[in-house]
Amino acid sequence: MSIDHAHWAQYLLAAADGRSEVQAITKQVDELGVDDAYAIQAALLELQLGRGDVLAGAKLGLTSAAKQEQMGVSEPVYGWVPQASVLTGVEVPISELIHPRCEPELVFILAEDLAGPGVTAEDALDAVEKVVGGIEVIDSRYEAFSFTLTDVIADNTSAARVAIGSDGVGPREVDSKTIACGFEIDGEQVGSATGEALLGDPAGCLAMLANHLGKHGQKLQAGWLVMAGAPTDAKPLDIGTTATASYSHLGSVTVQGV
Ligand code: 0L1
Ligand code: MG
Repeated sequence: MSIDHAHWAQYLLAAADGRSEVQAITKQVDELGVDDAYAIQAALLELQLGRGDVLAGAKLGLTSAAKQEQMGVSEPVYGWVPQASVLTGVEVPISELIHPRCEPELVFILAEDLAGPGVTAEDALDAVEKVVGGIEVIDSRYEAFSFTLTDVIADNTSAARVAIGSDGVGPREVDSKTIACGFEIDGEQVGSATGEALLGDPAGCLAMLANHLGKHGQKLQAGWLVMAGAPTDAKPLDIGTTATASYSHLGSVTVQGV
């Protein structure tokens, strides 16, 4: 039977609006393929944009071994970053979310459009204005933060909020593979990695996303932010939790659950 993309998009949006976790789609349909999952993701984005939101960028997820092992999913995924999800301060109101987690992110700010197919890591760097540090707050809409690859694609890769650092470096000023990141929760170090943890090269991740979008006739746009993925695993973000990601060359970024 064919998958009703609009129905499942409404289902996920209602879960986010109601701050209530829902059963994974794959537990309710015979088969959910990757194309159907991205079609649900696109329908979900349309609903968000229909409410007056605009796109601030795009994201990759599950680009590090740490994240793939944590979630039991072994392929990268791609999603969207609506402007309403971009934090303007350190505070993250937990009552707006279901069961949020936070993770460090290497983020590219684009100076130029970037369109696949055929984009290489070098092409990708040519389109970058700067590299900044960030923290993504992810919030699966699924029960117990548990899903298959296609469930999480449909759910816009668990995107919920993102904090972007103000310091940055030019794309060739520092090799993003060598940028070191330490992740602290309430002052205790809980993870550390370098950019190389992101499939060997964060710029290669950016190229992968441009090539993925190119297959769907879409492109990354000048001015957008693009999250390359988390080099460490994600940690729960509760009321009172303070999370800080400290990057070599990029300064630090903090979020606090309130
Ligand atoms: O940004 C991410 O890596 C999230 C990808 C989806 C898996 C998850 O919710 O951790
Ligand atoms: Mg992420």
